[in-house]
Amino acid sequence: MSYETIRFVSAEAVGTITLDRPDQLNALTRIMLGEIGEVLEKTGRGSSLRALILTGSGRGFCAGQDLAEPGVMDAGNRSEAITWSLTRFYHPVIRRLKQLDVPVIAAVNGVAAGAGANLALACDFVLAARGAKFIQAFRHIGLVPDSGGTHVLPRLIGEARARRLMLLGEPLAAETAEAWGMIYRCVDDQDLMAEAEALARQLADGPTRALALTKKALAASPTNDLLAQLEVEAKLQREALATNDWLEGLEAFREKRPAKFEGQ
Ligand code: LHQ
Repeated sequence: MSYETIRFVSAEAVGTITLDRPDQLNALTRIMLGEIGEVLEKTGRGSSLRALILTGSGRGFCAGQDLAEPGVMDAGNRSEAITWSLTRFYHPVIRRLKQLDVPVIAAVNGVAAGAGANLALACDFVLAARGAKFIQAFRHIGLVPDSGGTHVLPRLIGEARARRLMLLGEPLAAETAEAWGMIYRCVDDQDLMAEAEALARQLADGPTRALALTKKALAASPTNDLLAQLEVEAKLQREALATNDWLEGLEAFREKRPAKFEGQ
């Protein structure tokens, strides 16, 4: 399957989406969001993929909404167009990333600005090149952070730092993002894809169903108290106990060998 604005390849249970509008720093268009959504829709339960990488081509990861895209920023019915664009194109992508049954790694190769930064933060792991930076750029164009940024950022780095990034719109270097716990890890630029692929391999060789259920438990946690979350864990554990990977994990433990998970 070929796409207009992204590239998608898969090998040995790992899929890689590359945002592919390098001249615009991979700024998001409706077509691009639709294409990302299509890949996400096909990934997950029932597909052979067990991990996904999201990266950008050229020197940027993603500069957020394409500010030159006709229709979105037109003067006429601008506010309706933006609302429609968010609900119709952005929200499904963010929702699918969060709910996807396989882990997703954002391999942030360069600047991640506006919705591009929050797209990365919607992934399970953010691995960034040392030269990358994250910018909550919205305030520079008089907009409010969207794509889930105001939900995820305070939880990752605390209110004070989230306010700083969002109200001032300062670029945050990848190294600082790592030190703040905003991202998983920062690596040398030339090592980014090899590191992302090694992490994807580790995840793809894991107990895929249990990992999906773990994502579910974590997603439920912010709105639950401890007692409610204990119930969620017990319910999800019942599902994990019904998988072949649990039987294999237990057998491998008893036989003192590494488990060979099949993702079933
Ligand atoms: C771009 C863009 C871009 C088009 C660089 N669009 N061309 C959702 C729903 C609906 C509406 C509104 O918003 C949203 C959510 C959002 O994402 S709003 C936030 C949108 N993004 C931004 O405000 C970031 C805008 N870009 C920048 O501030 C800078 O380009 C950054 C800091 C990302 C990179 O700066 P530089 O490294 O200095 O690169 P540059 O500015 O020279 O950009 C390189 C080229 O990419 C340039 O084109 P050109 O033809 O002059 O070489 C830019 O025009 C183009 N580009 N971002 N978002």
